[in-house]
Amino acid sequence: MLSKDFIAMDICTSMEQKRVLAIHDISCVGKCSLTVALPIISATGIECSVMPTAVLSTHTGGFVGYTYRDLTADLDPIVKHWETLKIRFNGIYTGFLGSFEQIDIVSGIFDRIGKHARIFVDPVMADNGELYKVFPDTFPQGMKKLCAKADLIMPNLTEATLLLGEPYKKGPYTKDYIEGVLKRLSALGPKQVVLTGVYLNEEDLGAASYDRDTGEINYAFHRIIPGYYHGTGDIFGSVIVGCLMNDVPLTRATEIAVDFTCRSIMRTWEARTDVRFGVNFEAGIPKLVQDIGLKPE
Ligand code: PXL
Repeated sequence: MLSKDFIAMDICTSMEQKRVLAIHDISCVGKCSLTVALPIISATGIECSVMPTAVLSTHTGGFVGYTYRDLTADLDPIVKHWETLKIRFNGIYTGFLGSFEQIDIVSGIFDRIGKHARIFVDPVMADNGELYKVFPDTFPQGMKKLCAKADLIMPNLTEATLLLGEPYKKGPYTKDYIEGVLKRLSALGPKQVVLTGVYLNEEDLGAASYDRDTGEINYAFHRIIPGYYHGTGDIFGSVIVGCLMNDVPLTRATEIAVDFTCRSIMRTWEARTDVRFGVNFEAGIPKLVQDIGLKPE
């Protein structure tokens, strides 16, 4: 082999594409979980491998009669096969998990194939002060254990209070309160926390981020848009993962994620479409790629 080929090989290995494993259900219609994580993470130049935990005909928010095929029994054989291939993941991103058993299996997956991976946990289980009806009251205890193993968690304020065993409070919030919540969440284990559903007044809604190593706390806000939009938590989380895997700092990643999610909601609101089918995030992908600083080839 010529020496210049060696140099080319060297560059290839040092610029190896990063690979993230997204562990979520796949809701065939309705744009959430894997149908959001895959396109967004891929658009940020990161390979997105998937572990589907269940297949649903639609998500559970607003449609009736959806099908649900649980894939819990498939998870261990999938990991066993990957172990024989010695696949390495640079990141693992988990979202909606349907049972304690799935939480335990995913926790084991972190130990088995996640040693070199940055672990992102979105403890999807509640919103607007209430645990989702599909979960037992003890579910937050299971999620808390999973969050303890994460490098970064991204709960909304309802999930945050459930993880902390504190009563849910309605906003507007004070910075003191938000900063206390961020620090108490980080004390559960994760070095970085992104808290969503934060508002300090009635006009603006957004997210707050905390990095325990630097002590830095930052906020990113957008004007409140009326209505409830399914899958936007997964859109937000996928952008955070895509940004951080591209070494975008947490503060900037949070700003980009708030901006991307809000633009997706705005587009959908303006189009007056049936919001059960999810928001139009696809049209925002070119700007996302630009904001992250990725250059076209
Ligand atoms: O976006 C979170 C989510 C994920 N998976 C399923 C859901 C939802 C929200 O409703 O129903 C199946």
